[in-house]
Amino acid sequence: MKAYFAGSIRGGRDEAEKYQQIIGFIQNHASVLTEHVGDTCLSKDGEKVLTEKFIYKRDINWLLNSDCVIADVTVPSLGVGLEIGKAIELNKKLLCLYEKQEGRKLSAMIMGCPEIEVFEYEDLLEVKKKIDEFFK
Ligand code: 6IA
Repeated sequence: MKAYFAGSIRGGRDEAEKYQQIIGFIQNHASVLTEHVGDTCLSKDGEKVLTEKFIYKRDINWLLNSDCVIADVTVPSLGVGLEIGKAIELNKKLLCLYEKQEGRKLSAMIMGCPEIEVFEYEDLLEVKKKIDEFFK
């Protein structure tokens, strides 16, 4: 089983450590093609040696080859939005994770989309349980 994890890069790396933990939960069930998303050393300007065209092509190929897509949508990211749109187009099993925050709301284009399952969470234990369920 191959999973594609999506999380913000240029949208902001504030939650990179959390991504790393979520990737760990997914790895109990599947291999994660995008492990670098949880790399806390990868900054907004990360992977500078690779061209942006290369990154786009590589990521789309991984998305095509994945069995499922799990995205953390707490930090708004254009790249993650695009990946979610592609995942829907490709009919991938899809889960979006969103950490509830006072005074902030997730985009209606994610919340309101019938093809997206959004799981709102308050702590990572809930996320782990949800991921275990997702792979059952
Ligand atoms: O718009 P964002 O950068 O926040 O988009 C993040 C999403 O797009 C992630 O889920 C990744 O799968 C993908 N992505 C965007 N940029 C990269 C990247 N380096 N390396 C790998 N995946 C990426 C970008 C660094 C740049 C300085 C060349």
